[in-house]
Amino acid sequence: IPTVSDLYTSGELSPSSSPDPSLQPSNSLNSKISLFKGSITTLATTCIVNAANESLLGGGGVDGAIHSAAGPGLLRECRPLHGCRTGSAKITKAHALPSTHIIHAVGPIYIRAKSQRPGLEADLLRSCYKTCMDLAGQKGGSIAFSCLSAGVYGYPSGEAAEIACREVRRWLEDQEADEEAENKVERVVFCLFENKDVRAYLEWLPKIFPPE
Ligand code: AR6
Repeated sequence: IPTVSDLYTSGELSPSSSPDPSLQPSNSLNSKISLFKGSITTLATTCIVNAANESLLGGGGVDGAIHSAAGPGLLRECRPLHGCRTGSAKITKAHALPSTHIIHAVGPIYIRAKSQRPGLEADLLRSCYKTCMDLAGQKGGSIAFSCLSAGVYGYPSGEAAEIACREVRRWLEDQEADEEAENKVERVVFCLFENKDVRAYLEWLPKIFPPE
């Protein structure tokens, strides 16, 4: 899977005309980020991230695809977890999937969170990405994210992509600064399934991960 650095070299990713001036270009960050278009159920990363709901008992969208490909052992492992709060995540084994672990993250329902308090939707989505990176950091290796909340939960793709890119960059910078970090996240894959999300990431990745 090509990294952001590879995508700049091949010309598949173009530098942004309006990069964030507060963010420094970094090749070490760009070579840790990848884009993949297709089903997350095919990826053999250490962790894959499921867009779950608070019950953790399965559903439609990527959650349905993951449960049906992982097999019934996944639901058996999820039942005793007793659900998960919005903005957080819990980890299981990957069962019949090619990855090793599944991180089940519960993203916000966009309209509901925003109507509770403007900005709550972004806080909750950011908290999902942070919790997933923390859990993946305990395992080391690689993590592939689905576009949390960007399906039936109604989060606009562009806003969701900006939050995902910013939070992952912030987390990786913290990891680089922490010399004592034991298990490291070496690779982050943004797994995109729909063209609206592809367009959003082609816009936001060059702003948050500019070329050197
Ligand atoms: N691989 C990768 N991404 C996928 C796949 C796949 N196989 N299938 C869909 N997507 P959604 P949400 C993308 O609706 O908005 C479920 O019923 C899709 O294009 O799956 O967080 C849960 O049980 C979209 O960009 O999750 C919850 O009840 C992204 O996955 C609720 O939906 C997320 O869309 C969660 O809603």
